[in-house]
Amino acid sequence: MHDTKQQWFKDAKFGLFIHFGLYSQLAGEYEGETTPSIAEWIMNTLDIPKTEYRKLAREFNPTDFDADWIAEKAKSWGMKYLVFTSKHHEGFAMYDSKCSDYTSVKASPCHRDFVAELQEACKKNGLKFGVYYSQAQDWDDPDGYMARHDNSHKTYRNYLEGKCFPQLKELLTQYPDISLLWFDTPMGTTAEESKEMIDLVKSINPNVIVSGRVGNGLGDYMTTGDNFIPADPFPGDWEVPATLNDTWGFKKSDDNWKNPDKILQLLLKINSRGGNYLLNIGPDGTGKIPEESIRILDEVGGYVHRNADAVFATRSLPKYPYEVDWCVFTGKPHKFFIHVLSPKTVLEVININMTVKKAYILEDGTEVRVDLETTCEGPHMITVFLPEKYKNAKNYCVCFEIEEETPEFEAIRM
Ligand code: FHN
Repeated sequence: MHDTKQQWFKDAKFGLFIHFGLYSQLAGEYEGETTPSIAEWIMNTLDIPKTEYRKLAREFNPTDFDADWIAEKAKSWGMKYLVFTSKHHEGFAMYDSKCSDYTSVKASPCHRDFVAELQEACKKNGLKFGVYYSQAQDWDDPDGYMARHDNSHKTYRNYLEGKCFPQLKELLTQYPDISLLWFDTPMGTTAEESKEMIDLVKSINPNVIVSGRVGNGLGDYMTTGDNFIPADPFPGDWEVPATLNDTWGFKKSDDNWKNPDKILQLLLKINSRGGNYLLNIGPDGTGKIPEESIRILDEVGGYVHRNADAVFATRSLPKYPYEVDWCVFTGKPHKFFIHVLSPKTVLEVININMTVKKAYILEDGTEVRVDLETTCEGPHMITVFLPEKYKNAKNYCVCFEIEEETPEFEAIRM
């Protein structure tokens, strides 16, 4: 079972992922062609020659990228940590790397260190700060892997020693607030090499958490597949990286935005099963966050903020035996929460047994009357009589303070 040994990660439950790089300028299009895939993969998918792709660095000047504003927003959305792409598969460092010239500080007119800016902004806003680092794929380096291409002659060892390890070292020493290293796509990385990366990270700062994508089942926590959530409660520490539309990097043509209600439901399901939700934004080439991302996150974040006690520091609940579509449960010791996501006039939940000391609407403290009885068929049932204001309302939460550490969900017997 994965254990980060870091209370902040176990409690966080909600984080912000940021995919920002040279690809953001292309917005998913190159020479009149739209990539059929995710936008940050455009160099690989459309086979853009390295010399051409590198020209993007010369124009990179994202004057609208405002680290403070982003961190303030993330805080207002109830998020507790932020993970930023310090170097994605394209190979371009978004910070002041001394061991490469291909960086936002040296190769671009902006001369900006985005890792430093975000580190500072996270500190100001009380957010934990993590960086994404692509440890195997590097499409700019001849020794780095390039998925969907012939990698048979790769000398990955050269890449590890020449770029990956030195950059990891400088990230961890130049930016002492880094609390999480988000590795990705290990490809041919062996178990020994994954271990070497972990040892390197921990030798500089033993408290830095290493993501599961370091490869070979290693790392401090389990990372699910992108946008995949475990169907059942899952033990240990884990996280779901996820998108708001279908891409990570900014893609002009991608309007397939998820509904805020859907995002909220996913967040609560993930929390209920024991995980964290790391939700992505992809600023455009000027550094501006897509309006729709802000709209969705403002709505979801509003709920999270009003109901922070039912999200932050919640713990995995046992598996509830029935499929219910109108609510999601979360819990923490001696508290049980019903998040009501579809309108109801009265709440009834069966096969649940607990001793309620107090029950109230979480966002305003209005006490609610609760009946606990057994149904004619045998299982326990809890009925919540709603105040007028909440009858036929959606997206509110009922908090139960209970005697037991956690409610008992009874098995289906009839
Ligand atoms: O290839 C990357 C992709 O671009 C993106 O960064 C996601 C985020 O989880 N990870 C990889 C695909 O799983």
